[in-house]
Amino acid sequence: MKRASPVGDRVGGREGCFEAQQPAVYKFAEPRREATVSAEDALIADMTCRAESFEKPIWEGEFFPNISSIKYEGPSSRNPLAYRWYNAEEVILGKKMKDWLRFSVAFWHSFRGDGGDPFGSPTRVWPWEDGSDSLEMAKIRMRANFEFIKKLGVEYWCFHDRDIAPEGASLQESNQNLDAIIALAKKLQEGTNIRPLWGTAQLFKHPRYMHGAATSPDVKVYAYAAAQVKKAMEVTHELGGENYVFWGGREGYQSLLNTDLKKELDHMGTFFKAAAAYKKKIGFQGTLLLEPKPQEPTKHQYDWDAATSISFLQKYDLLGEYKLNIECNHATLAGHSCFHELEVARINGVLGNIDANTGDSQTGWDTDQFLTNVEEATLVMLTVIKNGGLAPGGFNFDAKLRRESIDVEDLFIAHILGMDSLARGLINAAKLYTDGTLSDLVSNRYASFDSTVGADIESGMVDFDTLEKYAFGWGEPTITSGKQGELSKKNVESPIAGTCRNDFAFVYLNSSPFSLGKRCRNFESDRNAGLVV
Ligand code: XUL
Ligand code: CO
Repeated sequence: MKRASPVGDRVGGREGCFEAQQPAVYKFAEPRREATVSAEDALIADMTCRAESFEKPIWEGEFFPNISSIKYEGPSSRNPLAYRWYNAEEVILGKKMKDWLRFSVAFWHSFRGDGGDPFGSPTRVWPWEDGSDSLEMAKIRMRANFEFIKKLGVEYWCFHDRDIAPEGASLQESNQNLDAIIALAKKLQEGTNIRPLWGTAQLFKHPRYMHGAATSPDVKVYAYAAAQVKKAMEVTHELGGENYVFWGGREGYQSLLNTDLKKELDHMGTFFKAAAAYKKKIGFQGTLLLEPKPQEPTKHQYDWDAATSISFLQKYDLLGEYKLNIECNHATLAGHSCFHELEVARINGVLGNIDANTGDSQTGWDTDQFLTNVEEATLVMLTVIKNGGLAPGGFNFDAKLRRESIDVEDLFIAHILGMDSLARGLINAAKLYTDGTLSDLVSNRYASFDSTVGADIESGMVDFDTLEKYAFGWGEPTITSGKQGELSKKNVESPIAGTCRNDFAFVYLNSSPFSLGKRCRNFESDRNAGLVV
């Protein structure tokens, strides 16, 4: 396995953009002052990494030469580079696994992620990286992306305009850079089924967006953001993308004292109206998706959660034009579970896509981890089944390798784990769904509304005077049990999750691994006997 070179060991003795640890200076049009940002932020903004020529030769040949196509080997396989649960062609509830799941690779995490976190420098450099943000380097990365997607055996990828192509000295130059990369991506897609699940514009890294994009107080920034979205939507369409995402990375406030809340929300509504109109103008059939997130980077983001986003869409008459892209780690940051957010989106008819990841209960920020908790995956898949699938949406792995994972092989292993966990969740959820216990429990709880009175109430025909008469006549209601205990028992009986760790079998109960005290080989035979899934 070829190891990614550690940061200090950059190509040809050069330290690439990491040597440019000087504060970067951005010039704004007069009469603005020059703004200085820290070296660390400058790295994040990719603005100092502009070195065009490095001594490293242009990467040729395979990017992952020691890894062949990932195959399904079944649950008993111990091969970390094989699927144990994801069997693309297997039919579950009338649909192939690959059609339930529609997995997508996120370009930014897999090919631009470097292990940097708010407290530390990058920890990994993929072997083909030359340390620059040049157009040539962007082309190499795109080739690596396609080899990865093909070897993983998925059909979708997601991108931001600026993570696939470098920002130029002007908007026109940025557009040209993007065109060059899109032409290459289109060529690489030829003869394959690979398409973008969605594209999006990066409206949060560059300093021009520090006060927001559609919600910036500066009309020039609003226009710049619109132009960037226009172009990003065009290229998504050009590549046959199936959705277009809006994540409001700076659409929020840091202080209400300097913010006109109503104006900013009105501007955002106007922006989204114009985007929907432009979609129609260019004949793009993809779904437009808002991605809720409560905070980070701003302290309050306007698309706080699913309910807030739905009320925004309703207020600005945009329901029907937009759906939601629910991200599990964003759900937990908002104080919800992913299941909650998905159900809120589903019952309102706006569940469009899932950014598949998870957070860490002991870390406070958006850690974007691969979702490997099978109980969480089962609940996610329960909603997806009830929704009849996600198409044209799917599961985008908006998830990154841990800072400590620095081998290219880790990129495969992380995706395989994420895919296997959701596949396993699908199998479990299908069992819970078809076995009917859950739906019977729910319908029994509401059975009293099946009465004539209940039906009249539901259709809005009963006023308070009439209800008072019923209440006087019926007296004190007899309350029945919610059967939550039974639900937990149910989870244990047809375990929502089972796994093998250090050769010992575990089931997950309320997200905590619960040891079965059995060796995996017994666990496997129990699984075959249908005792665990
Ligand atoms: C940020 C996030 C984004 C969006 C796309 O938290 O999730 O990567 O998915 O802009
Ligand atoms: Co996301």
